[in-house]
Amino acid sequence: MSSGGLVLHGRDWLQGRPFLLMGIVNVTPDSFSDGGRFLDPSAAVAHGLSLAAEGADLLDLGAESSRPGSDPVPEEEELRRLLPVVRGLRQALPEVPLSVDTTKAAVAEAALDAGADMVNDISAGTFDPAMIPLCARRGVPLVLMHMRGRPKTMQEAPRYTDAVAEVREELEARTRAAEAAGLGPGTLVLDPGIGFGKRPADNLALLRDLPALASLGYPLLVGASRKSLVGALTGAPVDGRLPGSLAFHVAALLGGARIFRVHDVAAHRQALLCAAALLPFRAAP
Ligand code: HH2
Repeated sequence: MSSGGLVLHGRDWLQGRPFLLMGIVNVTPDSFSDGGRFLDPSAAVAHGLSLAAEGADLLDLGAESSRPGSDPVPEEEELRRLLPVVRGLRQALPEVPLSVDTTKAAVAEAALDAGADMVNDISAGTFDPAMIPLCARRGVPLVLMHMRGRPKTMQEAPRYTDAVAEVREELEARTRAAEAAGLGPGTLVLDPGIGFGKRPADNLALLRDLPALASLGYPLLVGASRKSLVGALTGAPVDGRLPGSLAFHVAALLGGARIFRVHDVAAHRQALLCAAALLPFRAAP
């Protein structure tokens, strides 16, 4: 159902693989699960290296937390945190694609200049109108993630009549905008945005009905890793949410998701390799 691939370094990384693992490197003082642990550039680079050693196919580098209630980070500060880590990981891991998790086109452009390969924009290009044209001009893949509102206030009163239909419609509109700018198969990935301006029931509806989003024709990325949805259902604290994260990601794989943004790479690799063996018509990795 999903098509389009993910072309990086001249080849489609989804070709012949049931899934890709995107390891999370948060260079932030305040991320919800690992804030402050990797703020030092050498700690962040070391963390990226260990995620790659665990089997991460790509790394997602972010220097601005988007947890509910978080404040935006000024561009200069985001660049100051991010660029040494992009440069360090580019040098240490020339083969591993690096994604930059930012909503600012200037930050994305500087990261691409420093060696990043793709952009992950939680605002789907809505916060900065220069983001989609930048990715089109540079010919780099862009993740369009769905969010209602902004991180600071998005969880205050999220409201949907039909979350799946509304998220699909809003992602489709962003997809059309990206296509109009020249992005398309190989350079677009869609993401329902688990926890971004959504109630637990909305997140569950989206995870349950991923085929409705996969039918938009682009690979789906899902990120439920350690998120509050797992806490809401189980009461588990942030550092005890790996089992619930695995469960959601296995279900998402079976529902058609292809890329998983995760903190715990080795555990996801094992769980998803086993789940992927149950999928029909997909080549073993
Ligand atoms: N979730 C987070 C950040 N970026 N990008 C995509 N495409 N999809 C997601 O679900 C997603 C994302 C939030 O997680 P994390 O980076 O761990 O925390 P924080 O935003 O607090 O840094």
